[in-house]
Amino acid sequence: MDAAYVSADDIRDHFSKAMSAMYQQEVPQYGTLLSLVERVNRDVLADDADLARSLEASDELARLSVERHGAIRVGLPEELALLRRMFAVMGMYPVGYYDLAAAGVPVHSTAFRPVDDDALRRNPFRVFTSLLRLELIENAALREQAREILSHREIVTPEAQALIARCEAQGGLNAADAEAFVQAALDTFRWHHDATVDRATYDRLHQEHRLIADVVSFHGPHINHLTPRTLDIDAVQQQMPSVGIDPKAVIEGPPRRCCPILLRQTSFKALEETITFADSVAGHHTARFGEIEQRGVALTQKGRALYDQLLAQSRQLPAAQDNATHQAQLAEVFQAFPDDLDTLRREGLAFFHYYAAPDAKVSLPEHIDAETLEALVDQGVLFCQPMIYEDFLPVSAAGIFQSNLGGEERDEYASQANQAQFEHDLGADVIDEIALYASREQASLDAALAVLKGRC
Ligand code: OOG
Ligand code: NI
Repeated sequence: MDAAYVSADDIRDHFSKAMSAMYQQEVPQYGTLLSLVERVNRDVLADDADLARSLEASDELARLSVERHGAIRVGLPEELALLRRMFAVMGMYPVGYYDLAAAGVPVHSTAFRPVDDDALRRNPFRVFTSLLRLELIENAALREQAREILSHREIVTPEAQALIARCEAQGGLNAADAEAFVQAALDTFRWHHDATVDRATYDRLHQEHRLIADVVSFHGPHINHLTPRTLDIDAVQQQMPSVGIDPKAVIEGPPRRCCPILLRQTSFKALEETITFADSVAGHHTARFGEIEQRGVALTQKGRALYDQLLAQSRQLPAAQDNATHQAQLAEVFQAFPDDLDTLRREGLAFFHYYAAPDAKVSLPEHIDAETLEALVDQGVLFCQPMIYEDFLPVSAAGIFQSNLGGEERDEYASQANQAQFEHDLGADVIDEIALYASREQASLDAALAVLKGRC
């Protein structure tokens, strides 16, 4: 890349910080949550020197304080495709496909995020992006009206569009353009107190599904939450009420474990905000909330299948009303999931980064098979660190959607997942997240072995 251009990583870092500052202004409770998470993270690190060392070794510590994900929802394929181009300026690419229709939410989604090790280390900002599936609106007149309303809005300012096109044409943005881009891009995600529809239309959309009203009635895809990463989600959940935040009833995802896997999440309820409809009538809308997450090791296909199986098993049990009971039930079921790093690795359940031990010298055979690899790890010649899960979980995401949609659940939509349609609308294929972890693991192993070979 031309040295005159700002790196995509710098633009993303700048943008994620600007977005966090904007959201703190818009939703002051988010600022309170950030302080709580920072305090808990500091306490955890002070109490657990081993964890601090391991996070430091795997470059997790430095990014912890900047790490966030956000979520947005768009209404039309063109909007999704335009945002793909906008996120690409910041080195964020669509990873994974999530079908939420199965959980009664009429959207399908991807996560825009950085993909390579260096970019993830620098700032792993992720945006969970959902496309409304208008075809799931049963009432044909309302469906057409929603499409019509959406066709009149422009979610990316002309200035931002021009800068995206410039970046694509020349392969980067200079410092002044990058700064202008960040400011212009922020506008897309701002909250608007004024709805684009009148009261009656809003009510009709709302009656169909609250989420449809949220996507269709406003000028753009306002950021609906930003989520910091904590090292102890149980502690944050427990302490939320003491700082005036009311968490959702249960933590989503796997139970607490010695070796955290995938992702655990909890949120606080959406705020009721005053809005003005297009016919000047005042009203309320709830959309924006706060969330926290704790991330663990990424699972292989085999590990993920075991997770899905155990989660499904736990969901057969009578639903627990409080978090303690829910966690106890989950923990019981998840005893079937190995909980030490060695077993997770040996059984091919989780992904790891490999490193050459400093000063280790061995002569390596031409072909490294699984047995040799084990021996190298046992001898301390190769180190491994868990590779952190960078993605989302559809069942958890559905739980988060439900809780901030007011808890009213609806039955699943009959429709099937439709990744091909989503990719068509996106204008690109989504990256397969498991393949991505596997290739990062292989690359780290290749690099570690190359270091060892270089020493002989
Ligand atoms: C997205 C909900 C999903 C997560 O962390 O799983 C999500 C939304 O409400 O738009 O953010
Ligand atoms: Ni989220």
